[in-house]
Amino acid sequence: MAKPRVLVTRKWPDRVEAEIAKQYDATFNASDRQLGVSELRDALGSYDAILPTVSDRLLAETLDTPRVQTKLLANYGVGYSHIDVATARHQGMTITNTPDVLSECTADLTMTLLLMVARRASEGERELRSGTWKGPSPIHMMGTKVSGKTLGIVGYGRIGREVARRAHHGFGMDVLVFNRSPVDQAVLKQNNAVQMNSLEELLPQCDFVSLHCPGGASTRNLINAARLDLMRENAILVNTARGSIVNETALAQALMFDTIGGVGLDVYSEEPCIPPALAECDNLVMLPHLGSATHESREAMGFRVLENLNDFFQGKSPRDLVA
Ligand code: 8YV
Repeated sequence: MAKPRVLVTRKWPDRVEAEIAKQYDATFNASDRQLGVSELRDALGSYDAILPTVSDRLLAETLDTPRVQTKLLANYGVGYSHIDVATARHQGMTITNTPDVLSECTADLTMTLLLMVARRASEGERELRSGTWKGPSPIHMMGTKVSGKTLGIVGYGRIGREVARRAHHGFGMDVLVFNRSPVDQAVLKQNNAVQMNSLEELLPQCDFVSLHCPGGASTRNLINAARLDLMRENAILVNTARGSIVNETALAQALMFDTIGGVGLDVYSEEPCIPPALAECDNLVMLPHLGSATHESREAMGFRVLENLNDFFQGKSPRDLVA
């Protein structure tokens, strides 16, 4: 029987690509160029499975094409708001993702950003590199203490819980949680966390707020001007989830007018474009979507996609079935 034809839309770690090449009739993207909508539409007509990632816009206008050959979208990544699930299902496609294997690294990066903003790490490095440092002095570049403070976690899934574990057990932080469904008391207890009924209740109580809910329509602009206003004026916001969750215009205003203390961002609503107003804010630390970017996680994500692919083509229900 002919091997299924699969398209890996971006460059993946070598060890994973080698394994996929052994088992499938695979097309790779050696130059790692982002594919355009028309290329993705063509691919839907000729590949049995497409292995996309967050940079591939598989929205309704892309997926809504006649003559679809693709039966599986095996996403490389846990978030899949770049895929229009309803249209994909309507076109007969199954969707999988890669949870678990990136939770720890994404939580590590969340703490990296939180600490960098609180302790003004980027500002400090900019000062050194520009040769303007005049040596230590008692009031030089004072930041905010992290240990023992209150952290609000929005979205208490796998990554949110890993952040809570680090914050509570590593930094002695008190953890408050907002989650759309009730979280089991036993799960909250692991990090001595307390669930709040609304964002309105959570935001005013926090020194730090970290976002870990999914992207997509249900969370678009969840953190808007009104909710930013509810944050303490020295509080720090961290987003390693999806850019669409925060209204970037309102965020730039809050930073410029010092109505919040600082922000750490790993994700943006129109990646790779950054609103120019944000780039001018000194109390903002920006990273280029690095949450899962370790050799360990990125390989594990690839092998997890391969597992889903194998399940699917062996007629089993894939382990990470999303829809
Ligand atoms: C990306 C991510 O998939 O898992 C997610 O939802 O956003 C990331 O892990 C990764 O950057 C590869 O493009």
